[in-house]
Amino acid sequence: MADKRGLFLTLEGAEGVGKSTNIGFITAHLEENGIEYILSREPGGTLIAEEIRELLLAVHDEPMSELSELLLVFAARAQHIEAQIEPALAAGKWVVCDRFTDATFAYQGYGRGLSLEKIEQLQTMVQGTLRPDLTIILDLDPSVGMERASNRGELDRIEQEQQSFFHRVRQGYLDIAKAEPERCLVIDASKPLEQVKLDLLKALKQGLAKFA
Ligand code: T5A
Repeated sequence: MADKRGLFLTLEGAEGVGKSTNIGFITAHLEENGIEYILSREPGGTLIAEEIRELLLAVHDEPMSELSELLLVFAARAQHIEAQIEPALAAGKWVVCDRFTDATFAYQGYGRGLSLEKIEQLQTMVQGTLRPDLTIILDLDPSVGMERASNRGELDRIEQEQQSFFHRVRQGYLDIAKAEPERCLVIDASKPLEQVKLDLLKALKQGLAKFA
């Protein structure tokens, strides 16, 4: 066990906002500052959780029930926390994660319309008191995000949802950011990538200052 627990940083946003592209700027900043970290993603991050991810994102002949989707997301998360996140944090490493439970509130709660109270109960059951220390939310009009995402190839099961679904997801993220301004920083992801990078690094430094 390390003297000081690592920090838990998450990157969030709807489809195609640029999370994968921008997460490298975050890890480069940590490396420049000699901070040990692990990089992970949800759903996924371990062998079993990655298998659950495939199940979640594949297009099946049988429609997936909304409750199955919610429980699978948390099943993958339970595995990820126990096998990766908690051991890294306990060892003093930082954890940088592409999506975490805010995505469940945004997609399954706001997007699908599942009860936010039920999601909170699962959050407590699966995570105990574990919450991200800092969350950066990339915000973008869903039509632009989907265009960016669809340029990359075939759309997965969730990406095939209607535009209205992604508008609700975006609103979900904005509501979360409003409710928790200390933890969540919102970046305008519609700007050119160089500008997004500068804004992100500024937000990161500002957000991390309170942990120094
Ligand atoms: N999910 C996940 C749930 O429903 N519940 C949950 O609890 C969790 C954890 C996961 C899916 O699972 C769902 C949400 C998702 O549907 P994912 O791969 O993590 O899937 O998420 P995606 O949103 O599908 O990730 P993407 O890879 O599509 O989007 P990114 O990473 O946000 O976008 P990125 O970086 O690949 O960029 C997309 C394109 O845009 C360009 C990039 O070069 C790239 O080509 N781009 C820009 N272009 C112009 N200007 C900029 N500023 C740009 N930034 C990026």
